[in-house]
Amino acid sequence: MNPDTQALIVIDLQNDFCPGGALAVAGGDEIVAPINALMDRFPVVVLTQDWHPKGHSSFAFSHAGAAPFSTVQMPYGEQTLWPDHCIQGTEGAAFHPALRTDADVILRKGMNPAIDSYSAFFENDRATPTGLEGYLRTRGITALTLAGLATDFCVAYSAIEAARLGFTVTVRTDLCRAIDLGGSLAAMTAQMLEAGVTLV
Ligand code: VGL
Ligand code: ZN
Repeated sequence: MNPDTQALIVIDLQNDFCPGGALAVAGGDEIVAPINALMDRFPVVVLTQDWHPKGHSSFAFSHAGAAPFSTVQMPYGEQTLWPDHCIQGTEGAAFHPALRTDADVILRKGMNPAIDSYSAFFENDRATPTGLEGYLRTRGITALTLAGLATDFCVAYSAIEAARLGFTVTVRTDLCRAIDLGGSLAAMTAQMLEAGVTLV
């Protein structure tokens, strides 16, 4: 495959998803150095950043009596409720301090108070675009490699929607770490394979 048409998408490598963070993913910090090294092999590198306003509707505290990691029905479907995380401008929302940030694009998502956004391409209503597709297409990109956090949420949703949009998608599972909530890793792995995503 022509390397000029490939982009690396690094999903949500932020302090709150790393050990010690508000929504820590086990081993989240282990993937920073190898992802930094991988960046040199791609002509286009995109970093995504989960970037929620205070009181975001995906936070359990925004729903009276709801516990973190429970689910609620939203107008756009079922939504897992999370501990407060990645609040705009906080240290938790900052990239892991060792992550290279000399990327082409830093895409922020999850800003709409009423809709969560796991995917780098669409909000969780699966209809509101982030604009990343247009950016990649105008740069001539046809194939994407994804790495980052968390395998079974933001990485998986981004991979499935990228495949749906017609990109050739590879997920570097060795450079991802999972939350694995109630079997979510197995479920989302199956959905990625079904969507035609290559897992390596
Ligand atoms: C994520 C849960 C909530 C992720 C973001 O980056 O996978 N997970 N917000
Ligand atoms: Zn989030």
